[in-house]
Amino acid sequence: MAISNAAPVENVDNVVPLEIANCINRLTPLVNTTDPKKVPGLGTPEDVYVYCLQQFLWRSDMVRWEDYNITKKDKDFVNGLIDSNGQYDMFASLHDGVSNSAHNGPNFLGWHRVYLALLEEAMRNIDNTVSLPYWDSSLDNEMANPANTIVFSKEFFGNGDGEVITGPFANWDTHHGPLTRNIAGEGQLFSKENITTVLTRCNTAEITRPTALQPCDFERYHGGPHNWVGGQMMGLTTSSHDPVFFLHHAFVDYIWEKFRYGQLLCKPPVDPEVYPPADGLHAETNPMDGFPRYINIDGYRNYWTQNWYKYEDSPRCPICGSKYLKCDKVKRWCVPIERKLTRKEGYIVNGTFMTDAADTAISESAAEARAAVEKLDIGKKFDAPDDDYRTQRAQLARMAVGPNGRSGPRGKRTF
Ligand SMILES: [Cu+2]
Repeated sequence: MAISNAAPVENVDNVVPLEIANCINRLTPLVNTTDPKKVPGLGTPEDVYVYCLQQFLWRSDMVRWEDYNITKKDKDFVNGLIDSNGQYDMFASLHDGVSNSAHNGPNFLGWHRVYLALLEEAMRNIDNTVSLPYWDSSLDNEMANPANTIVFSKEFFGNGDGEVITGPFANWDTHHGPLTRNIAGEGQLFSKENITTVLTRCNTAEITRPTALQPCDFERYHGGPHNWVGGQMMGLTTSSHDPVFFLHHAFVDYIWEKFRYGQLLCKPPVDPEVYPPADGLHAETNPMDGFPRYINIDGYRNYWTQNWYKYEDSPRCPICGSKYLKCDKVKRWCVPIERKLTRKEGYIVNGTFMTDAADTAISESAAEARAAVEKLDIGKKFDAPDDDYRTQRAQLARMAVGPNGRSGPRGKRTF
């Protein structure tokens, strides 16, 4: 993935296709004016950016589903977005503007599938040996303290406490402030139980909003890891600026693919291409927001996983297949190893360095991460299940109330 730390609105001529650069150059000077040529609703240069991107993203040869392919010109365009400075930001910004049409309804699944496929395609144009990996956060969830997982280290996603200063995305500047996280601040990762609950259903309408059965609301479960990562990842209109977004959504898509496969085994079998009933922006024939050459139901076509990509199964005991995973013999799950923790990430009890999930909220690193996230303007957060008891917010709430329901100093740890 390209590293983007340039302010994208400057020098657009160098980094985007000419027609988009022209659009941006034409509309940006009008932002703070009453010029009749100003497009209503474009209040900031960033609005202009997203608007122009959306106008031209698919303005090329017709994409016809009978061809079962995306035209070369479209591919070249998306590829062009990624492979130089600022272009990841542009691709990410596309998600900022679709909070209503790509969330809170059945298009959630299809829209994100198309979005991921296009990012992967763009990455492959730079290096055709790469695939977009998924982050199975249900593995981390099985750790005693998921906040200690190796995936938030320089080997993988970079640090999870405050501004990201290690790993491949170190020191990224996003459209929404410096890339920042506070892992295990609130929310919850995917759990094995939640995934199983979703996979027991046969009709997509039972797992998508607004018709989802209460314990099977897949979109709601997906909000848990967004909020758990914290920082930009918590915001509906900021999350895609953290590259972890794509790895989390690839896992959401992987679960959906398992669900689709399961539909064929239902009695009677259910066609995975059936789109749940929905109106307005989520209606099956509504043009896909940001990708107006597609309609929403196109995201549900078998085409994507028949012709574009397949998923490798998540690792299972006894062979976890990575030096970063170990098989937990009791739970019989592959569980990530812990990263090497710094002094700031733990706390001292009777002279012993501790990093378990009981009190990490009081560590120096967690306090700093909370302060760093506070500085961001992330807007509306994801709807998500209740906080994991191991999150900082849950810990702090227990500390405030105290062990016997009284407020006061911390009591004896109960886990
Ligand atoms: Cu999401």
